[in-house]
Amino acid sequence: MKKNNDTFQSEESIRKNTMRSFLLFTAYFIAVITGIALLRSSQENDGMLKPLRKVADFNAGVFNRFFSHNHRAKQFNLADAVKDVRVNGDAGMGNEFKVADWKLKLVPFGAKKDTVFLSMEDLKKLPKTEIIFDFKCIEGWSQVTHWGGVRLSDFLKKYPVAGRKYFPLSSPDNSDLAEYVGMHTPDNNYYVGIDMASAMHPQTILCYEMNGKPLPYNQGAPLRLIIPVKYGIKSIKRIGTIFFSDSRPPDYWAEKGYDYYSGL
Ligand SMILES: Nc1nc2c(c(=O)[nH]1)N[C@H]1C(S)=C(S)[C@@H](COP(=O)(O)O)O[C@H]1N2
Ligand SMILES: [Mo]
Repeated sequence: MKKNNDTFQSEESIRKNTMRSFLLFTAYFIAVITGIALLRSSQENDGMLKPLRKVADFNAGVFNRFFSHNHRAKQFNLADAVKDVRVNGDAGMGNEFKVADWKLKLVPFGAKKDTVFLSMEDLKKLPKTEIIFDFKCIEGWSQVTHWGGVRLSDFLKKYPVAGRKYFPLSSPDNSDLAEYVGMHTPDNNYYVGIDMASAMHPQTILCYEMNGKPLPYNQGAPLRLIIPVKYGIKSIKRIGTIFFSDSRPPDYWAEKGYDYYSGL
């Protein structure tokens, strides 16, 4: 058969191609082995591999830098809100607790000022904000629900306890504020840490009403957090104490391996 250079490769070019494939394969093989060796040699003391730790830190940085108050959870109409609101999570919700004995304990940042104890009447003097949004649990369910209370940002304007020196909103970038807000139940058995940007978000409320009525006992009476820009784990029910810190406050679900920010 007559050799046709258009359809058949010469032996010479086949040899060249084989050599090229072999070299490429070898280079690829060496790259993979080197990569695995690098990963293995770079365990950090928190057990996370260095390159992965870098990614995690980078994500936290991106979250903090680009999280903006322009980012809002979608809001719904009254008619969309369910009447039969699911009850989920009972840590810190023991039934020895008496709503009538409750006071909110507010610990000013740096503990330079005295601890403040507030009643429900004190909270209700502040402007009321309502929100209807799709409450999302990390377990995979969600529900459109209707809540009412005081914006945490309004609350911290009235009670200037989150700032380093003076309150804050006088410093345009909020740089005077502590970096985190911590909250826990009266018995300390459930607790969350919230970055200040999310705490000051206009949809974040100290909530005392559900469907226009006082919060039911097992839904966090008398006061819970509603923070629509995060998964439900951060919406702590039955707030006993609020405090401020520049380091991450303890967080119930973060201790079990969930993302500290749990943003949406
Ligand atoms: N005190 C307390 N707050 C909590 C929890 C909890 O176990 N204890 N669970 C969280 C989780 S995982 C979810 S999804 C919501 C559920 O709120 P609900 O019971 O009003 O539906 O509460 C959050 N707040
Ligand atoms: Mo949840």
